[in-house]
Amino acid sequence: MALIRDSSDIKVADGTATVRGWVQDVRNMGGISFLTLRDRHGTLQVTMPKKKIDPELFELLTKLSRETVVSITGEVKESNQTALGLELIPTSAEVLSEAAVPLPMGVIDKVNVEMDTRLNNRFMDLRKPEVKAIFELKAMMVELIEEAVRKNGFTQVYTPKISAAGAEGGAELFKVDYFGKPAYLAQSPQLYKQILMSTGLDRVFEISPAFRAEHSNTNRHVTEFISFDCEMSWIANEEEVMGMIETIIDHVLNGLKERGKKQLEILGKEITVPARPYPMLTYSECLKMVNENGLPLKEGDDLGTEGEKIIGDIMMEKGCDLYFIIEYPEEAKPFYIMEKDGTPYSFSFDLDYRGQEISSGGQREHRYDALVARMEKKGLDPEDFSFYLDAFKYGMPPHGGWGIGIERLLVKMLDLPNIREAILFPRDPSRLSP
Ligand code: AMO
Repeated sequence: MALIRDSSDIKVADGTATVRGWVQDVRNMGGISFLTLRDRHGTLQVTMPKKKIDPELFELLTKLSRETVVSITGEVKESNQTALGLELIPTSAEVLSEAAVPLPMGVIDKVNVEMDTRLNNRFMDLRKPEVKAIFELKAMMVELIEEAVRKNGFTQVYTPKISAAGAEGGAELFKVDYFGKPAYLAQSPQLYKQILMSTGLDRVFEISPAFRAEHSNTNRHVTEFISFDCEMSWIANEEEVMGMIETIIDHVLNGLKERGKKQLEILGKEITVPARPYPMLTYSECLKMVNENGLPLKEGDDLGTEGEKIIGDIMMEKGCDLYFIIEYPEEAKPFYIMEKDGTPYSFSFDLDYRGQEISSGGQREHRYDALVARMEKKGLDPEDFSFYLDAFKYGMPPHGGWGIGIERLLVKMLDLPNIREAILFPRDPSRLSP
């Protein structure tokens, strides 16, 4: 007999199998009892006709508490009563770890459990196939990203997560005590990935945690997220960078559609792959759109959650899920972004996905003097950034790049209601555990 299903946990010899997993449920129906055993691949029905089973074994298996971990050996039979088409008639069993009663939350109960309860008991929450599926898809997504960037000549790098200066604004820095000296948790690999452009490592990528001391309790902000950063040299303009993002996201969406079929089915979701090139809207066009829809933003303002949503609704109505917003005012963008000379705008872009920013990037200012001037204009002291600026003094190619929030991408792809659904153990201003 072949394996019951594609699982190394099930071994079949002469029609006999040993299965290990969690007792999801036991139903006693008088003369017959059923035990549903769950492992990472799904569930298996253990069928126990009382008269045909050793009484001690019957007693043991029918009294097991939910979520107890067991190993059961028995005979595999074909069955048209079960989804798997198979059932197991037990001949012996061993309890490997008994689950206490009551459970902190149910795994199969159809009651709505608060997000907080779920996160407090994440080990239990993750036993639900529809929760686990999200993280299997997340892992596939990262694998697909890595495939796409490697194919395009990017080298994987790891930059420091404890640093002397932040890149994305002082208010959002987590300060740490570094042997008596102040240091900060990295908000992004921005400064380091740019330094690397001066080395001849023309194309680099990093997928790593980023920390933001953002005191906002929203469904799209957390204080620790995974940032997928790229930086590429020898670009003529930011549009080359945008083209590369498209190539990568297209590979990810197409790949997940194929490889993630089982998980997408569990979640009841479908992935749509937008046509390329993604539309481009200028910041000024967006401002006009939000103004016409009753949001009184003025030139230079951040589009904000509400503005992004208005634009998202308009774009989705036109069948566009992913679109770039380009030419932001230089004032609204960080010092490292290149100004569009002679205008108040910049060579920057955001990539929005159904009404939410998932990435920002652009062409960088690679000219030393212009970079220092831009820092000063932003009220920063170039002295504090000498480790970064030095790399621009001795030959720095034109370059650009982006940062994508991995969880935001996943949330939008799967239409999840909250970024916390896409993080195993999320961190926000009110959550530091588990
Ligand atoms: P930015 O600050 O826009 O740009 O961040 C890039 C992307 O990271 C994600 N992100 C977050 N996700 C969850 N919670 C947060 N608090 C959070 N903050 C940011 C978003 C966002 O689009 N260095 C630049 C990128 C670059 O120019 O290369 C940067 O960090 O998806």
